[in-house]
Amino acid sequence: MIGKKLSGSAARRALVGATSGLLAAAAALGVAQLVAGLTGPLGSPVVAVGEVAINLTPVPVKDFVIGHVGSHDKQVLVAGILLMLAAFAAVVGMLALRRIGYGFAGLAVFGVLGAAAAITRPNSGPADLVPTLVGVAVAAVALTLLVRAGGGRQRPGPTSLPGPATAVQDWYAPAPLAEARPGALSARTPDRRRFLALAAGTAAVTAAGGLAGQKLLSRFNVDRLRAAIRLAAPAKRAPAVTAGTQLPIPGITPFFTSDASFYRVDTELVLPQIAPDEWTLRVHGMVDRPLELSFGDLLRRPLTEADITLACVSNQVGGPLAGNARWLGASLAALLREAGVHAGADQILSTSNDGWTAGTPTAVVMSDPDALLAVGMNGQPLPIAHGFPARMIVPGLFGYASATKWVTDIELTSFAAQRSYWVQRGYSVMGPIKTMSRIDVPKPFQQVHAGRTAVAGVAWAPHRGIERVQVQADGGPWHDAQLAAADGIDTWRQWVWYWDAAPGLHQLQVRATDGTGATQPGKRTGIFPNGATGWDSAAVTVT
Ligand SMILES: Nc1nc2c(c(=O)[nH]1)N[C@H]1C(S)=C(S)[C@@H](COP(=O)(O)O)O[C@H]1N2
Ligand SMILES: [Mo]
Repeated sequence: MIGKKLSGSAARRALVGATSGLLAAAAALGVAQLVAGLTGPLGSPVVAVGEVAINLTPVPVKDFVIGHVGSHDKQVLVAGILLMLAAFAAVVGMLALRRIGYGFAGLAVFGVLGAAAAITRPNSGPADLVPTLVGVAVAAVALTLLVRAGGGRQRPGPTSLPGPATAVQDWYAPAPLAEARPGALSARTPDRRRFLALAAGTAAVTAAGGLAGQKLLSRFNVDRLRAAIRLAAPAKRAPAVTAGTQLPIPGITPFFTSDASFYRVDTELVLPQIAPDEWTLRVHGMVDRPLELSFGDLLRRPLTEADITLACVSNQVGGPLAGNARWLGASLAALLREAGVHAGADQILSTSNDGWTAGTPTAVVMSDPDALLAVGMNGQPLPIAHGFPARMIVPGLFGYASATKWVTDIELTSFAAQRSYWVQRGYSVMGPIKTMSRIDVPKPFQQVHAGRTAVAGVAWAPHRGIERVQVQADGGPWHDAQLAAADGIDTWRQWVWYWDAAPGLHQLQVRATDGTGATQPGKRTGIFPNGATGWDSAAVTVT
């Protein structure tokens, strides 16, 4: 073993180089995480690069990712970034073994990208540069040491190395021997023990830094501040929900979605942690009296409770990106009337603390007392993932066009003057939620027994209401489903149809008709640019 030379083969050199590069990059990330634990979560280079990548991702790629991996999109993205970083680091390490300057150049590229990502986001500050800079500095030291121990630059080649005896000696007293050899003056001789010791040390620093950083980062969490909040009783209660809104069908989507199962869609890699004391909302732009509200001011306003179904424009036919909750919040219309909206301000441009924007038609908000600046969800303060301390909720509109979480700024403007986040990426200016129906039971490809079988699910057309749901088997006639009681027009409705199932493979389809009498079109279209259309279907094997 000991007699084998690290530099004995190109493969071995490649391995040493790649290992050095990977370890140096890992050290950079571990140390950056530690420093981010002190300066704040936004400085972590993986987060920074990830969030920039999210904002630069072309719409078709994003649609594909959300459509195929759903709420795991963030894990997929981070994994992708780490893989790319690893490949880059391995190459940089191999180059560094030839000439350390190449390695430094590679690290500089990494550093500039990380720093640029960290600094260009709307809610980051100069302190967010520090983790990347310190990380890159540590990586430079680690890379230098590892590469030196690993054999420095190209040795003259095996032919100039006499015999096994010298090779053994290389490991113990390398430098003088190597330098004594003509033609090898600037070459370094690999020192296996030293390399392994350094590698282990670097790995240890990485792990320790990463773990300590993780611990420190939890300081920024506002969970406890959220738990301390007491919401006042609503001035306007939601009407009591009748028992008939919930059908007794196992497997059907519950009428109310729990916080834990409510879908989550946003461009954040780390959840914004906003202390209620530090939160303010500015209302400005085309208004007579610009306002600034503290969280206390918001909680003191008369609060409205309303049941509203929210859906995402990225939801595929039959997809899971919709949820129904009991929201609590201040009336947006009342707030805007206090500010005095100018004629011509047809857009409410709302911005989150990290610069994401939604554009909502002013007319929709002004005509609906249940359009809310929400502080509560299902009887509790908003979950952090759903916008704590405050978000917008407007009945009938897709999230991208209304539901700004972590909202800190509301500007009255016009659609002609400004474009919101997804509109800039080609989505429609107006985002009414399309009528949709979904088969929850039987599950796709589920085996059912012949005879009377419940086919059931939910249908939604927020702010228009669901008037009718129909089911069809194998392209046959449409049958009216039985509808659960309606809880107003802003929420989804459960439905069930009892099917006399005969043995064989069957195809079920569902369609809904909204309160205006319009029936869901059967034509399947994708989610871009204003939401998918088409009938959900389920293939069922009856035995
Ligand atoms: N700050 C912020 N708010 C946001 C988003 C976002 O990316 N950032 N996404 C919107 C979209 S596209 C949807 S569908 C809803 C989803 O809300 P939820 O995560 O509470 O279900 O939030 C909206 N609000
Ligand atoms: Mo969305």
